[in-house]
Amino acid sequence: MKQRIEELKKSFGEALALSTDSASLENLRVEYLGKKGHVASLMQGLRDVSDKREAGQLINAFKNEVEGKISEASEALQAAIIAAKVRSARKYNPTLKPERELGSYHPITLATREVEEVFVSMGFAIENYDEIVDDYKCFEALNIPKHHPARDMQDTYYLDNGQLLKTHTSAAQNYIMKKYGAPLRAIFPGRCFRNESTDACHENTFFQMEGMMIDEDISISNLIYFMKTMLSEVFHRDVKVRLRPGFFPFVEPGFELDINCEICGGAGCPSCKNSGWLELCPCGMIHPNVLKEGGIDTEKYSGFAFGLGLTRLAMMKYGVKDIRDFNSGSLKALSQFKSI
Ligand code: FA5
Repeated sequence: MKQRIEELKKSFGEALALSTDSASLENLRVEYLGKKGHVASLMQGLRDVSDKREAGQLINAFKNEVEGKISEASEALQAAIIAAKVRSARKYNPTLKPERELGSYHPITLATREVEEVFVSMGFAIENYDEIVDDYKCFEALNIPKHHPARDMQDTYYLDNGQLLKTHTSAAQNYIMKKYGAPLRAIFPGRCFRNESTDACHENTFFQMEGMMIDEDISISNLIYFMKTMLSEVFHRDVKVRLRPGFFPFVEPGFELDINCEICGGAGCPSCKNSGWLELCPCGMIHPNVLKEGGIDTEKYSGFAFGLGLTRLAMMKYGVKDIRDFNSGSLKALSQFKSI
């Protein structure tokens, strides 16, 4: 028995030295300590031994030695694995450059800035205005009394407190007339909200840019001049537009300024609802009632106003087929505007 144990100790020592991963250590454990392992067969061999006490002690000592060495080896192996992981982990280095991609401006921001630049160069001030307004600002001050059918054209989100999300940037006209008086030249971009069913050219949340010019002797020719200048400066190319009569209670006369669809070239596509044209910038001469409501002397002054659809302008300028891409939050779509 003694000799057999000595032989097993030797072969265990050799096998242990070769067991450098957890799988081979486990195999070794099964080979020596498993149900059918060497230790078990030594125990069976006890039957044929005369001094069972001494042999039993020897087997137990061998078993403890094998257990201890396997567990030592397995702890050492785990420690080596952790140490290797720590070594291979990236070290903190305060001098490394941040791995960040440059962000990009939203195309609406880019388009807004471009239009702003054009109007600022023509002496217009830029104004900002609330997104939550009251009925007076959004409708009544604009010659749209309660129950006027024109209200149906703008499906409005009303708040519980009676205020509403502004449906158009015209809602700031009254405030700006009162703030500056006449003469005045101002543009005021802003986000508008309408409870619309959306499609390739309609969103429920979109941007407009309102503009107003009030002075002595302002006429439709001034209006047309400013619209033409703005379009040619923003598109940097000739774009086909058409002016047709349009009805808005706050202008008289009123016009619809449509742009030939830049996506299909006028042939008709979903972006222009197959008409070849897109309503872009309604405009007109400010109605005397609106001027009066804003405290402007209508004997002396007249003016024009326009409501440019900024989101649609960005669609046409950058060739974006579906207006919903702008609010999608998709970086894949929006990060393409980095270098524009
Ligand atoms: C108005 O909002 C008027 N306040 C514009 C105006 C101002 C007229 C000053 C006269 C004088 P309209 O509802 O048509 O008008 O909207 C103006 C422009 O905003 C449209 O031509 C279009 O370009 C854009 N627009 C309107 N509704 C949406 C929508 N749901 N999604 C995207 N753009 C829209």
